[in-house]
Amino acid sequence: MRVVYTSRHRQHDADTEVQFGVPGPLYEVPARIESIRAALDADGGFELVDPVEHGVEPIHAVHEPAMVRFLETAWSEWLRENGAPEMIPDTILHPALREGMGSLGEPRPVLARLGYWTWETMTPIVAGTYEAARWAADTALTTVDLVLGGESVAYGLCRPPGHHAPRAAFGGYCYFNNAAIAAEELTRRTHEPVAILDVDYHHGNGTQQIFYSRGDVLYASLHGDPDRAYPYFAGFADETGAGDGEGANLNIPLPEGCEDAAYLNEIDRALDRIAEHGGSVIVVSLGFDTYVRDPICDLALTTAAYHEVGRRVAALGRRLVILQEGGYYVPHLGENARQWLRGVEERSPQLSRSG
Ligand code: OKP
Ligand code: ZN
Repeated sequence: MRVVYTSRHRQHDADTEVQFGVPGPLYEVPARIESIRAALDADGGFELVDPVEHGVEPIHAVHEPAMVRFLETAWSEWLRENGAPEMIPDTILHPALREGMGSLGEPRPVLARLGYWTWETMTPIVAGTYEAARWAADTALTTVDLVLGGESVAYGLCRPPGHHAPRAAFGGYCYFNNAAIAAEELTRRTHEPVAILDVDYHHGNGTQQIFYSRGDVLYASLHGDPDRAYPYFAGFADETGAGDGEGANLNIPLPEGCEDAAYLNEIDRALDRIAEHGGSVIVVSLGFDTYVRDPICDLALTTAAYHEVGRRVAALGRRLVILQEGGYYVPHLGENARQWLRGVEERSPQLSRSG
C-alpha cells in the first residue's frame, strides 16, 4: 500500500493548549505521525510517497477564503501586534452576543480575528501551522490522486487533522478539513457520489457541516456521544441532513466504555448505509482515539478490533482514500494503524501485544 507522508508536518509544533480552563501540554504532537511511520516502515509492506502541491483552489472549494487568508497571515501579524509564543484566543464570537443586531464583518486586531475564526482554545497557531496545514491538505489530495490513478487503496498521513473544521472556522486541533477537501475533489473529478466514514472517537462536526445539505456526499460517523464528549454541539443521532442532504448524514453516538463486540455491530450499521449510497470511492477519517488506552477519550477498543474494522471496510469492495485524524496514545498508535491497514489488505493480524 502507498502511504503519503511528509516530514513537514513537524513544523506545526505547539506546546500548550487550554483545556478545562488550564494551560497544559498539547496532545496533538508530531510524534504521533512519526509513530505511525515507524511502524509501517518496520512492517515492510508499505511504500512512502511525498505529497504533491495542489495549490489553494481545492481548499477554497470547501473553506471560506477569508479564513484561509487569516491562517496564512495570522502568525506574522501576531508577531507585529503581540509576541506571545502561541496564538490562543481570549474572546470568541458567540452568536448570542450580536443576536438581533446583524452580522459582523471580520474585525481588525489580530486577537479579535482569532476569536472570529475559531470556537475554542485547544487549537493554537504557531509559526509553522499554516505550512503544515497546507501540506496536510496536499497529503489528502495526493491520496486522492493515487486512488483515481488506479490504486484500490491509499493512506494519507495527514497532520494536523481536519474533521472538526467546518466551512468557515477552525478548531479541535484542525485547520483545514482534509477529508472534506478530498471528498469534494472526488465528486468533482468522478461526477459520482462519495461516502465518508469517520471512525475517529470524536464526531467530525466540520465534515458534517460542510456536506449537511448535500445528497451526493454521505457522512457516516461513530463517536463518543456528544451528550458527554467533545465537540458537544453536534453528533446527535437525530441529525440526519437537511434539504437535498436529508438522509445523507448518519450519526452513531457510543456509550462510555464501549468494547470491541458492541463497536463492531455499530460499524456494520454504518457500512450497510454506505453500501446503499452510490459511488466507487469511500473516504475514511481514521482515528485511533477509540483505543482503550487513549489519554483523552473513553471507549475501550483493542488493537485486534482495528484489524477487523479495516477488514470489514475493505469488504465493501469500494476503493479507499484513508486519511489520518486523531489518536493520542502515541506508544501504540503505529501498531494500531498498521493492523487497520493489514486488515484492509486481508493480511494476517500478526498481533504482538494485546490492547
Ligand atoms: C481532534 B480529533 C476534551 C478535550 C478535547 C480537543 C479534541 C480534539 C480532537 N476534554 N480536546 O478528533 O482527534
Ligand atoms: Zn478524535
